[in-house]
Amino acid sequence: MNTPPLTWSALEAFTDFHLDRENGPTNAQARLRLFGQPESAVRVTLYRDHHAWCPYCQKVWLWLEEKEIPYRIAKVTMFCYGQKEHWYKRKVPSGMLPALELDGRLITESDEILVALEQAFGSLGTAMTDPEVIPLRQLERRLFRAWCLWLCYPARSEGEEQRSRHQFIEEVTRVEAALARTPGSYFLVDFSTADVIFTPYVERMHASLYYYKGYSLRTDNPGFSAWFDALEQRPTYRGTQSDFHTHAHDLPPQMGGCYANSDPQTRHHQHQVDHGPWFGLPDVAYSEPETARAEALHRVLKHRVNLIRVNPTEDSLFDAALRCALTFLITGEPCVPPPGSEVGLRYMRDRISVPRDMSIYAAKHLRQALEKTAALVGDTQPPALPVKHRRDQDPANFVQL
Ligand SMILES: N[C@@H](CCC(=O)N[C@@H](CS)C(=O)NCC(=O)O)C(=O)O
Repeated sequence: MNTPPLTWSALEAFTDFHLDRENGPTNAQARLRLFGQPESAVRVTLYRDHHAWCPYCQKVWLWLEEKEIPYRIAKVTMFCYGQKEHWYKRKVPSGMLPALELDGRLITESDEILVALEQAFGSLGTAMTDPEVIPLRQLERRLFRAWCLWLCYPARSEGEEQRSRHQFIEEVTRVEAALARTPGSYFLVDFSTADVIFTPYVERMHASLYYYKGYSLRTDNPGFSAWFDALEQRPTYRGTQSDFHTHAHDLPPQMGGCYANSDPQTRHHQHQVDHGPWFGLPDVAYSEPETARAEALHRVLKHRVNLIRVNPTEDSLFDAALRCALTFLITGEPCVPPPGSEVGLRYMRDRISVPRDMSIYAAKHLRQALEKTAALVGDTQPPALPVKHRRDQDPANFVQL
């Protein structure tokens, strides 16, 4: 049975999704976070990327959210997505992120930012310079280097690929031992700055090694598995959490390349991340919130004019195709889009950015609705995503972001 596409106003009636950006749960869209306090309490401005993707920014973001420090957010474009804002270059000539203003004092370097925040507001559990935390910070950097060596350099032989894999797994074993030293799932007895330090890159390692190396950090290691599960119980982490698809395609331009091995498992993982089904990927394990579909619909409705404008498919054709995908998303009824619109639907499928655009489960529903609707009219895929830059994601196209 073929359902006709709902009109935009009929679609509006299907979502009452609302997010209190300022006082509600952690979210990537907020420009101001108050945690129930008056705006006059704000002493901090965090400069971070539009994409809510920069790992060093995630570290500071998570810390501020955990401590519920009121702060403003100023968003800046990363080089690989577009033009760096002039006002930011005047403030931070290198253009690097994150930066933070505390009582008007500018601080760069994420670790120095965390130390300054601790001095002003107290530490998050154990302090950055505590003798328990310092070796964990060093361990995180060792794991990071072993990951870069495996992922970001092309192996000249199978032997070299295996050595890099082995070196990474040796570091993983050290981290597993560190996690096993305390009774709970976190690095120290309670959630602390040590967990915040590990979060951004471990999340990116998990996604990238799954996609490029057929290796699952979360499912293959009990300590990491319990740590991820515990992290996902925290609304702060959920608000900053990305998905495999976003990381797999945002990392190459940032890291100067990511190199896949020839393992059949890798090909299988790549296919699932790129073409679905997205449910069942180990990028999330907590259960889906009831609001996921309504959130996806709400976010598309908010940006629909720009989404149609930037899509390579002719506007009126894509308008109808997108309404078909949203009709399916919200009613579960297949809705056949206009012939020739499948490339446009898949173009959008490939550009949903988590958590920038929506939360992880909302994105899975939307990717699935776009793909299933596209498949009703054809198999044609859009050109592969660029790997040297991501100017197709220039935030200037989405001024409302
Ligand atoms: N050591 C710095 C590293 C910061 C860094 O490498 N930031 C990257 C993004 S993750 C950046 O701003 N790159 C410039 C750009 O992409 O625009 C810190 O810890 O803050």
